[in-house]
Amino acid sequence: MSGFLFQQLDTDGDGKPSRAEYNAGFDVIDADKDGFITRKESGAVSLSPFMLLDKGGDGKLFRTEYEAGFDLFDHDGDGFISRDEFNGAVGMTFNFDDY
Ligand SMILES: [Ca+2]
Ligand SMILES: [Ca+2]
Ligand SMILES: [Ca+2]
Repeated sequence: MSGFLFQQLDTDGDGKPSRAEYNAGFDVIDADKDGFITRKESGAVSLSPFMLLDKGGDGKLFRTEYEAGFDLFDHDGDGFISRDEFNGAVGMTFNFDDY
């Protein structure tokens, strides 16, 4: 599931979504183009960690919240999300209950 999302974000197919590719992914996931991603929309792409980026907890992931998530994924700060970083972040975000 998460592999599908990863491939969706990596639009040039070099195996690692850049920040620009990640940011462009917002428009793909926001299927109805109302400016935020709902749980339903993120679920259409994958069993997604993105709702855990929803700091407001209102069930709407706005672009600013989404874009801030890149730094969560890009653990080593090289400007790209490797598959290991992606998988690691997904595992990490599923433990957000501790916060
Ligand atoms: Ca890429
Ligand atoms: Ca939407
Ligand atoms: Ca990285």
